[in-house]
Amino acid sequence: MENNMTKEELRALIENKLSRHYGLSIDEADRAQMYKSCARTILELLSEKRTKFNQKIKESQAKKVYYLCMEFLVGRSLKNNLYNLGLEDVFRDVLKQWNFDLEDLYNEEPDPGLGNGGLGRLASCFMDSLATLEYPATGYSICYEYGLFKQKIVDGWQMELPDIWLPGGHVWLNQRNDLVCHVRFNGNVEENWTEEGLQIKHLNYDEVEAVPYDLMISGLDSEGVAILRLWRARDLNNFDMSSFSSGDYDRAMTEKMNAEVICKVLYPSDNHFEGKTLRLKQQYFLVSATVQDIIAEHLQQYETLDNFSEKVAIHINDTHPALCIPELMRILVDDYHYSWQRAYQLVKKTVSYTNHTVLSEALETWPEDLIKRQLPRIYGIIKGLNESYCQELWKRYPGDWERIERMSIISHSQVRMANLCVIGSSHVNGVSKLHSEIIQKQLFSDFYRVDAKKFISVTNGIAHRRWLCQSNPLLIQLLDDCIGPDYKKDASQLGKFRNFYGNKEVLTRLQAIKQENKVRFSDQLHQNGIVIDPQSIFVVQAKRLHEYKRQLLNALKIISLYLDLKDEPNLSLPPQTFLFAAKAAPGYYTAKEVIRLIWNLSIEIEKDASIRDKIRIVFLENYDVTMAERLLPAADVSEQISLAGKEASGTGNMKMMINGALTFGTMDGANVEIYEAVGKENIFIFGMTAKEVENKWKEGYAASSYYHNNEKIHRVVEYLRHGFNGESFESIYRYLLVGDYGIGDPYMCLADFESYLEVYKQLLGAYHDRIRWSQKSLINIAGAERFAADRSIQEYTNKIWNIPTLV
Ligand code: NBG
Repeated sequence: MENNMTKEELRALIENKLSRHYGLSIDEADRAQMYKSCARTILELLSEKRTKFNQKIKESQAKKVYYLCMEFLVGRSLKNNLYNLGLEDVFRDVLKQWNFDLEDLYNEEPDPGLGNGGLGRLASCFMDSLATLEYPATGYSICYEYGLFKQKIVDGWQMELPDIWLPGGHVWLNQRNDLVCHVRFNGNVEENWTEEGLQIKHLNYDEVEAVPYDLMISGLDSEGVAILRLWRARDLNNFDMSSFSSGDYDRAMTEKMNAEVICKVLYPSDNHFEGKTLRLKQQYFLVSATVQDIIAEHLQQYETLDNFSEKVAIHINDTHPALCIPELMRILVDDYHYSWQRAYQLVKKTVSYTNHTVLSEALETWPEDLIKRQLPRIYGIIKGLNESYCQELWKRYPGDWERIERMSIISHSQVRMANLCVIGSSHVNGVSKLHSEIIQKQLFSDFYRVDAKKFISVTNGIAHRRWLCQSNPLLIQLLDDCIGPDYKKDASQLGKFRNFYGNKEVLTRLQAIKQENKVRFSDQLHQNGIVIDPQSIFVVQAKRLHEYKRQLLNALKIISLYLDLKDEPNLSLPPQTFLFAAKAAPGYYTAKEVIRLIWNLSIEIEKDASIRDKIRIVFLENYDVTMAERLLPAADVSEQISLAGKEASGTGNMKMMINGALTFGTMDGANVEIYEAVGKENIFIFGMTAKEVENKWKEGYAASSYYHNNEKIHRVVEYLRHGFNGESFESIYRYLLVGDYGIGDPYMCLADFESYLEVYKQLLGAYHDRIRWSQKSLINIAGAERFAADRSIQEYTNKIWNIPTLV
């Protein structure tokens, strides 16, 4: 891991960058210039490393993996690369001599929010593993000019501000003008039968230039460097000279605007489908540029596409890049004259798909008309694929129209992207055991019946180098002392930490580390004027705000505790700090109402001097990767309380666990596997199972019966009805009891409430015994061995992509 660069060498490299880019010497440089010069120094090292790695890949003719995702929540690059290159110490020393603090330079870097939440962050964690494990990998996405909005809470209401990340983030991007390609929209298709067969011509199209920007990601202690290639749209005819000459300046500019608007902004919805025309444009723009790029790279090396599926694995992360299936068909059939059947075989062998959600509102279906208009050739191909698939089904299930309709790609004038993905992929996987079971038994049960082997499960994992090694230096020292440093490369070694279960000294140190992390986090909050007690229990729920994740249930619990304390101020309760961090999609009214509730509750509690030192709420504004890196190591309790059956996996649960927090959650997503990993004594599980939830709906769920029959619930809901802090929460009261369509409490907060409160009391009791708690924490850290992204990636390469490792 040690990189043997000397201080003198490093000094010379940085000095060179300062002088070349700014014409400055060391004493003249400010922080921003120094940050960029350090970034450029690293880029130079990474480029050299990448060239060597490329050479090695080329010689070995290894199969390559291309990972397509509309989102990559990359987080900051400077720290990650320095750590993975083993250069943090030498940089720190050199900078110190020049009176720069490395931490300050880290803070110069904007956190690129090119993703919404778990989906995009998972993609980035996978890039880290692909690099460390030395797989030849490229991630593909869009270079959004504005990432996920910045959140500001004004009097409890979420406001969204633009995220302008490029000014400080651009330095990491390498523009590849040599790889520019073109993407076509609109127009019409002409079919002509000639001697060479059917010739397809796409006419009158609008063409956009796709310009790639590469971001390099270094592996740890490895020769691997992964590339994340981000596409930007550029108008082809950069300038409409004739409009300009005739004095129509506005028109001359608007043409340009139209193309570039494609990558202006990331759609800020997580787990929710936004059927906007521009979003479809973004999706096709990504896949068309990407598939062209992959094919060009392949041809450069092999000069034929006959071996395409042996040398290329294309992975689509959720259905957003699904159009790569018809796009690959298009290129094979129209440009390289493969027969339809042969092309389909190649596509099916090359492409694989991960499903990330079973929420019906998140499943993408595009109006047939829109696709037909915007992508006429792609539409024709989707229709062709659908027809041949339905014919196959007809042979298998003659007369079973209903089933065929369910499995068809096009139905009721809608194109169902999930069905397209399943039909066009070699493998389909869920992201935790429970979720994979649900997609096999429910969401894709018809397809599962036809081809069970296609469906597998790969439980998510996290980049433990970022989420443990870089963000929790104190814990790393302890782990190094106890089990040696090998776990950094091989997370399964973390399991050895179990051997220290009975070691008092280790347990005490572990406790002290958590305490110190809490103090550090509290100090950071203090700088922003927020005061919390680091001696209190830190109960953390940090994730996107969504009804199914049930931040509302958490708020109901706190209200209940608050009312108890109001009744009985001397009630013996250990001090607790409830830390919430969550962004709501801008148009998601219910989610914004929940933020308003939590925020006002925090103010209301703060007013009461006898209560605020016992329970305190902090709503942390603008949750992003950088904040997560600071917050999660300070968590005592990790709230993972989604309604069972709804959270596909969760990854925040793994990040907190690996930092020694105890999970307080439902049997949902990867919580089920966390439970298996740590055993029931080391986790706090409450609520209904997925099966029980299903049965409850069948029985007929009436939220109001809980309200009428359970005194505690009644009291909490009444409190909402009356409102507090001068605000009304009637809307939430109505949401719980009546609902929009007569279904109150659609995520069953009230049904799980009693069990939630009961288990929370047990948790508080368990916290008293600090050494026992430390033991539980230790078991969680050790049990996180199986939740590393490295493990997930090994499963993908073995079970799906069929790529032998180079290591
Ligand atoms: C999310 C799930 C999470 C899961 C991540 C990564 C989407 C569509 N899905 O539970 O909600 O951890 O994907 O797999 O964002």
